[in-house]
Amino acid sequence: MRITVLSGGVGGARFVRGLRALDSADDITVIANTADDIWLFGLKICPDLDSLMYTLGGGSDDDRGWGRSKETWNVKRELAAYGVEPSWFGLGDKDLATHVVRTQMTNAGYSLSEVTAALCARWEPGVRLLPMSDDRVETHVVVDDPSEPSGRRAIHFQEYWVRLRAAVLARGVVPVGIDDASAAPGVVDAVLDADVVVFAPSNPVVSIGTILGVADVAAAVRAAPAPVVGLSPIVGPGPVHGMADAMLAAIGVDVTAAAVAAHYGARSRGGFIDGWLVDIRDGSQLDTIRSAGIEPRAVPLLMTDPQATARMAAAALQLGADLR
Ligand code: FO1
Repeated sequence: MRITVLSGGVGGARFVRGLRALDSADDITVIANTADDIWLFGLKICPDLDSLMYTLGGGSDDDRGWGRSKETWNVKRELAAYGVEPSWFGLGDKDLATHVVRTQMTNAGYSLSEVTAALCARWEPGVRLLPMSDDRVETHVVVDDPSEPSGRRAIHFQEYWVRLRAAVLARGVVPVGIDDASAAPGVVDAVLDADVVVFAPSNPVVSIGTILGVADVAAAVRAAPAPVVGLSPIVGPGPVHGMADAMLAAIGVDVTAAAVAAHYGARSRGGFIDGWLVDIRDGSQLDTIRSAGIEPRAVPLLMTDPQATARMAAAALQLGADLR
């Protein structure tokens, strides 16, 4: 079965690892958000691609969810000793090698797709991992700043997420460069040729939302002959992982599984999904989701262990099969 997954970093990577464990999931393409990417210390860093690559390649720190296992932090300490900023973003020694290779290849003229393929040749993630675009797109978050004449300032998503821990009110989310970005090679075909398209339980605004912000990806998802199903990243009153609530508030979407489904919208009504999995504790929202033209199912949606995650993935494939 050809499965194409749209994914952010940490949560999406865990989900795809569960999906990959299924016998029926023998041909998986993962389209990764690249708008979290940032240039720091002269290096190009792609957090979501790397979380996917390390997690699926067996090299991630599972507790942190990002970066390498058994990491050391000598370079970080040395940079701090020189007073180099930003000190709030930590690059581990092992992780650093990935960014050096990526930056060298980028500076030599290779596209992000080519660089990703080269890095994956080492990690063998067991899926085809594609960046959403080879073009530079960076999410910026608008926050209050009384020292600015406008009273506001846009900061890089990583500064909002990592330095501010999303604890400051976000007035808006701006994916800089998205209007000029086009899908990376293979992305549109992966969506159009899939037997099922799956939205991982990733951030609907800054992960899946940004991937869908690339015009030809959005058009492919709308036109895909296969069903498109998603898993809610919201369980009960909040996100399963990360701080998606802050991002949803910034775009005026309620923090509920049903509101996120309505935000994506039914493909039959010009939106992006046909089916939507919510957690069993959100079963009372099924009617609301159905009335939005989306077929819902309630199943356990907490990725507590690999088996539970695989069952979630199986439920997504089953929903797709039911909709086919
Ligand atoms: N997240 C943190 O909370 N603190 C960090 O210092 C940090 C460093 C970092 C370095 C490389 C990388 O690929 C990811 C890193 N992350 C860090 C994770 C991260 O950037 C975010 O969790 C995601 O972008 C949100 O999906």
